[in-house]
Amino acid sequence: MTDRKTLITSPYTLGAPPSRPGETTDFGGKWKEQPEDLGRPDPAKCSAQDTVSHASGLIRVLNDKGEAKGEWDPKLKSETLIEGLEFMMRLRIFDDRMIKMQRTGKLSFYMRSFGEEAVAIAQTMALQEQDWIFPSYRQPGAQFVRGRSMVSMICHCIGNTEDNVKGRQMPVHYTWKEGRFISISSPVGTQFSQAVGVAMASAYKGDDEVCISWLGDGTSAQGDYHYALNFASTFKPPVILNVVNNQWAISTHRNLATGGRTFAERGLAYDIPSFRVDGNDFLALYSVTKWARDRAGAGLGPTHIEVYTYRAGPHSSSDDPSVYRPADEFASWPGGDPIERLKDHLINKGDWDDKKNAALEKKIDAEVMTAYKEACKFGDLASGPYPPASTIFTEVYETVPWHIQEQREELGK
Ligand SMILES: Cc1ncc(C[n+]2csc(CCOP(=O)(O)OP(=O)(O)O)c2C)c(N)n1
Ligand SMILES: [Mg+2]
Repeated sequence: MTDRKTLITSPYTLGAPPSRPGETTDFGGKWKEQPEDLGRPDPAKCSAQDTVSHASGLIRVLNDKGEAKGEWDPKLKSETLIEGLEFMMRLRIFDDRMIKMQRTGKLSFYMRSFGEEAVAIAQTMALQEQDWIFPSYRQPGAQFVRGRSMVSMICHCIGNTEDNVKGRQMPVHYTWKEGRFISISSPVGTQFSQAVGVAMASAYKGDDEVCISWLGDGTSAQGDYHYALNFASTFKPPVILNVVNNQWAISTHRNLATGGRTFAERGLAYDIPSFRVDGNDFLALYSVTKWARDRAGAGLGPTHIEVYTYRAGPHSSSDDPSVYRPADEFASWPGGDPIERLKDHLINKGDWDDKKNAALEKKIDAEVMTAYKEACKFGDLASGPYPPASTIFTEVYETVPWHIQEQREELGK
């Protein structure tokens, strides 16, 4: 029998990461799960009970040879796959440029999607354009799929005069109304219940609009996650709820956010079909999300997905992972690199080659540089210009509350 004091302190032992700096992480080699292991249930008839093995296993489409196999193969055309590859490459190159800007004082802060590029991109590509996106800071890639210009994204990150939210948000906390991309919130997890609420409203109005949201492994330990699942379970709205298990919540290992079962299995207790999917496998992610979209669009309710991946970079530009995890963990992640995997698959099919890949990389690099220079014409962090201080007081409240009005008068703006 464990004494009470040990019980209280034991989460720190139970939640310990597999290894620390200077050690080598053994993820157990290649995935044991193969694409043929888990069937694709009929979305029109599937119950939560039918997904028990999907919630504890791992859905994959791409095998270790880069071939697409099994019932979950979405059989996408090569043009669509190349488009997905281009979006992911653009996101990675864009992120690298933004980090350079941050390091040279042109941005105050940045967060990359490094290693997780497939998540927002494959999943958004599986949606319809009228669907609503409730992202965390790790899904800016959805905006590329929806067609937001890089200039507009960079202006937001700088907080210059062309920032569409006029410097009111932290960098990377994008808002983009035209793309139905809901404002990213700094307090983590709020987006989950908002997505469920909007999905309930869509169902009530009879609109064919599905909501999708993502939160991290660490964030799933918050009440917001459970509030959202409870309402999704009760009202069965058209919503896709993803837990992106990227192994880390800043310096806290994902082991501290679970009681030992997978994140996906938690959805079963809420009677929601739940899947665990290889988050570095573009095809598997696309396919599971399309399944959930079809089901939600047919009025059959929510789907819960654990996206199993690895945060390859630091949490943010303010983080130094070398103090809490081995430096080379990403290199031994069995899921590999999502961009390399899709590229290898396309080469395997005979629809792509290294030369085309290098040319595309060069093209995107030039586009990002041009966008960066264009955005800086509207001001950079080091030298401005910035939006005027008066914008602190506008476009938030329809009727300005008396205390805000008082502050404005005090500032003389
Ligand atoms: C309510 C709240 N608590 C704490 C924080 C500080 N914080 C920001 S991100 C983060 C870690 C989140 O990790 P995870 O949910 O796994 O997402 P990831 O960064 O891995 O994508 C924390 C603790 C916050 N922003 N909001
Ligand atoms: Mg995480």
